[in-house]
Amino acid sequence: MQPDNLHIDTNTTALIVTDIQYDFLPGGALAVEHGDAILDGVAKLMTSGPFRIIVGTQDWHPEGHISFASQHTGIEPFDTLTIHGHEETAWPDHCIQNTRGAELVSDLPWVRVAAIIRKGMDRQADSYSVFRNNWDASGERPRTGLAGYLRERGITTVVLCGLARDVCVFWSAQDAIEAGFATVLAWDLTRAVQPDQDARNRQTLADQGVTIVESKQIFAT
Ligand code: VGL
Ligand code: ZN
Repeated sequence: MQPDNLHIDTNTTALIVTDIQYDFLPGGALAVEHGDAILDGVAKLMTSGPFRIIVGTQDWHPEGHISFASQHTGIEPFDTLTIHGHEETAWPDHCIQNTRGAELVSDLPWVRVAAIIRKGMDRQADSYSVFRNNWDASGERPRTGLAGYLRERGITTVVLCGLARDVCVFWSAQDAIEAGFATVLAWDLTRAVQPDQDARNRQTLADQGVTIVESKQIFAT
C-alpha cells in the first residue's frame, strides 16, 4: 500500500527507531551503505513527528554470538548458516555489548525515547525483529513484550525507520503486522545491507499490509 494521503493519529502512534548504532554506519563492523544518510531525517522525525511515544532498538550481542561467522568453521560473513533448523545469515562480529560499535549514534535526540529494547542477547539465537527473536533451540520465536507494552499505552499504529531495511526493519515490520498494529514504514529513512533486494522486499512488505511512505508524508498528516 502506498497511499497519497496518510492519516496518523498522534494519540495512538509510536515511532520505532531501529538499530541506529555505529557498527551499522559507514566505517562500522557491519556497515550499511549510506546508513548515515538517514540520520538527519530520523532526528527530525524524533523531534517533531506526530508520535505519542518513541521506542528505540539496540542490537546487543554477547561475545561469541551464534550469528557471527567467526563462530563457525568454513563460514564467511554473509554466507548462509543453519541455526536451529532455519537458514540465517552469518554476520561479521558486530554490536558486541559495551563496545563503541554497539552504542546508539549520539547525534540523535535519544532524550525523547521512552524505552530502548535490546535484542540479540541470547548467545544461541539471533534476533532481528524488535517484537520476536529468531528461532531458538526450542523452535519458538520468543516475544520481547514490546507489543504488550505498546498496547498498554494505547498504541495501535507503529511507524518504523532505521537499519537495516532488509534485516531488522524488515522483520520488525512483518511482526508488527502479525501483532495487529497498523504498520507504516518510512522508506527513505531506512537503508539496506543488500540494496539489490529492495524492490522485492518492498513488494513483500506491501503485500503483507505494510504501508510504505516517504517520511514527508508523515509530517503532512
Ligand atoms: C542487523 C544484521 C545483524 C540489523 C542486526 O540491525 O538490521 N542486521 N544484526
Ligand atoms: Zn546483530
